[in-house]
Amino acid sequence: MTAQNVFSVCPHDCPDTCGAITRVEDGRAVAFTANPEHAVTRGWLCAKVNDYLAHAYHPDRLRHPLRRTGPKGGDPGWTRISWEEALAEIASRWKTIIERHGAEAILPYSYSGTLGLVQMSVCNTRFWNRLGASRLIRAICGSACEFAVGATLGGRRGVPYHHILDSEQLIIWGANPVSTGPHLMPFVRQARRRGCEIVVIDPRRSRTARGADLHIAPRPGTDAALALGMAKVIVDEGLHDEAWLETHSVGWQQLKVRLDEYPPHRAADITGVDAELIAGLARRYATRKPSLIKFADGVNRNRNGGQTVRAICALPAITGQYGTRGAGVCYSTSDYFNWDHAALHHREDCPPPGRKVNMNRLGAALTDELDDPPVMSLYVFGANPVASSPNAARIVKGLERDDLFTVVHELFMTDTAGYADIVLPATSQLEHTDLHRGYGHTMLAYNAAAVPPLDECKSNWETLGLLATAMGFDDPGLHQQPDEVIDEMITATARHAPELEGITLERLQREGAVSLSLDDEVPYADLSFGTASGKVELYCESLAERFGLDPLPGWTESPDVEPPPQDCRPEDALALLSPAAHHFVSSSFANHDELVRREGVPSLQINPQDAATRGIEIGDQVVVENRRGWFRLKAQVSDDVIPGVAVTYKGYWAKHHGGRNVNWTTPDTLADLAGQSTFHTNRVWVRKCDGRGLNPDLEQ
Ligand SMILES: Nc1nc2c(c(=O)[nH]1)N[C@H]1C(S)=C(S)[C@@H](COP(=O)(O)OP(=O)(O)OC[C@H]3O[C@@H](n4cnc5c(=O)[nH]c(N)nc54)[C@H](O)[C@@H]3O)O[C@H]1N2
Ligand SMILES: Nc1nc2c(c(=O)[nH]1)N[C@H]1C(S)=C(S)[C@@H](COP(=O)(O)OP(=O)(O)OC[C@H]3O[C@@H](n4cnc5c(=O)[nH]c(N)nc54)[C@H](O)[C@@H]3O)O[C@H]1N2
Ligand SMILES: [Mo]
Repeated sequence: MTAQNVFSVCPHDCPDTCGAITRVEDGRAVAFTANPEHAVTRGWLCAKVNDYLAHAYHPDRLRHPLRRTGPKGGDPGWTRISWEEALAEIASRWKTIIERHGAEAILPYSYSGTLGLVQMSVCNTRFWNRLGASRLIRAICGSACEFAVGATLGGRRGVPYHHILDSEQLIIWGANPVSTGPHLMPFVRQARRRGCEIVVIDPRRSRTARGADLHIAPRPGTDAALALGMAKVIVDEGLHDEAWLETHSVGWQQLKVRLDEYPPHRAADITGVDAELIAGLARRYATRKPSLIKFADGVNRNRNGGQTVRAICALPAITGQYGTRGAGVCYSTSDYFNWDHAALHHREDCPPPGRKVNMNRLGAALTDELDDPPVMSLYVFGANPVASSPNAARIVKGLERDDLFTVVHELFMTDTAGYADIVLPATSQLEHTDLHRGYGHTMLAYNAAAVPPLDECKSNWETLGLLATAMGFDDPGLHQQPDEVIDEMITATARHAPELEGITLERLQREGAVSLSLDDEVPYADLSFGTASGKVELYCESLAERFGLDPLPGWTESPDVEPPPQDCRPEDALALLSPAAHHFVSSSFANHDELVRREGVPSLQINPQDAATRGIEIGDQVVVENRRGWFRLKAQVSDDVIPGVAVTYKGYWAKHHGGRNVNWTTPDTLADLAGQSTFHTNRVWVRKCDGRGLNPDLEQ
């Protein structure tokens, strides 16, 4: 028997990006365990990837290329074809499309299936640049957050998890790390044992809120008013740091005037949070220093997302805390260094960059929003838009077009793959090579291909290389081995990023997980910020110029734009949030029987008051609807949600639950900043199912 241990990395969309070790015996992975040497993983894996081998060896894995034989959608019927046939057909269809419509008629659609440098970042760029395809604006997740943090602080240099041990107060604001980034939690619990106050701000009592000292539940999308209300109290009571603001920020005087619009009673009216509670929180935030704010992308997925994050980022400046250990904001660490742009894109010999298409508008792009040229081919990899992107009914309408040539590269026959003309089988993380960096920490980790690909599965990078050959592109940058890609990226990036000093491909292969060269740095310790002014930009001119956004943080009423459906009254609407499920990552893992069993049937959490007025009881089947669409859920009546708000989790596969999920109701309207998605600005009407509408899937 041959046996060896191989360095692996969890590739899923989570700030923790865990290091793992795969045990391989006779060419088969027999164990996938946490890497005890990884400074954040620290020897344990989460509920989702603990049994990663069940994912890699799932009986439903796609193993061969398939061509559709029946009408699009559902399970149309498939015939097995060879890779040669598949590649030849794709290339010939694309060549015809390019001749008639130009390469912009081809749209790649990819997102978070894997977050690897090779299998995601480089696959998102080089081949599509060479083709001149439409460019996807990847704004489904956190783009408003990213832009807001960039505009205010000049980049994402989040506080490392272990610095929380120095905080006296931690506000977890619109984030649910118990589910969505669980390796933060041991640090939070340790800090709490030491006396750090833990506050959670979330319209619902999340798993994280249950373990907090204080849970504050504002109405969704009103957090900017809450933050500015806190700021007003801090300033009125002289708890702010005037000298710090004068020296290290831009626009303090203007912001001070703006704060007059947010006395606690008005902040209370807007947010639904008691004025005294706001004032008390503000006082403790300003006096229990160092105080830290942890937020994640959940708080930006509404129409006020950008301004919300701007308002939150103002608080550490107002209290003079950026650059202090254990204070500031803990969001993402993605800007500690940036991959070399030229090496990533390889733009030499490419046609001019294609037009930009916002991924949140996929349904519109495929139906009526684009005609010059229309989208004639869609190539989906590492994404499941029918289950995970907003306004799914519109996406499905687009995917049903007979003249749209759709290719889906996947591990599984997802809701999206059911609409493909050609399905290509993808490798799992155990079968390909990649390099990963966490966005919650500052480790780099190498994922070695542990086992050969299952049957005819191929990685994203290998597939795009074969498509490049089929299209006649022989550029060396499209035909490197994964290790060559990694080596080139590190070498090119290290020239301008001292954080990569001493880090090489060989070292990563030898050690698995390696820390960036940062000396346990406190973010912004030198009080120089990456903004144009070098200061914290409370007032940000460029936001106004680029996005037409108010240059100061503020709150505006930004409701769902769709009017109520027929026979529904505006006053009966509920705000439907669809946050992360504990046992899935978006729709990934939501086809695992055991994880679905543990998560439970798709359900709707609704406040007892709202349930009573609708005659709904625990266990009832309910229809949730608006003008975009409808779906069915099982009612859970609970004061975990405030009146007027309802909650269901994202990620369930439509085809396993009556053909629809929450995204049949979510909007494809964009947020105030950076084309951000607005899943949480979702107004719905809820009623009990009558006998005809019952869904047997919900009766477990
Ligand atoms: N288990 C699990 N982990 C995941 C994922 C998953 O699907 N499942 N998804 C991954 C991905 S793609 C991402 S982007 C991250 C997201 O990580 P998080 O942002 O932590 O997760 P979410 O559940 O999207 O949102 C966090 C919380 O924001 C709350 N929220 C919604 N609207 C508002 C609001 O207006 N104000 C306030 N204060 N709170 C609000 C929700 O109720 C939710 O509890 O998690 C990643 N990790
Ligand atoms: N209602 C609602 N919907 C949401 C959100 C919300 O808050 N509410 N959050 C949104 C957020 S934050 C995000 S990030 C998006 C995520 O949306 P997506 O990026 O579409 O994520 P998934 O639905 O998990 O689909 C990823 C797919 O990639 C496949 N995959 C995995 N590895 C590979 C690989 O190596 N190669 C290929 N070719 N395929 C692979 C997986 O099998 C899976 O089907 O969802 C969004 N959807
Ligand atoms: Mo995300």
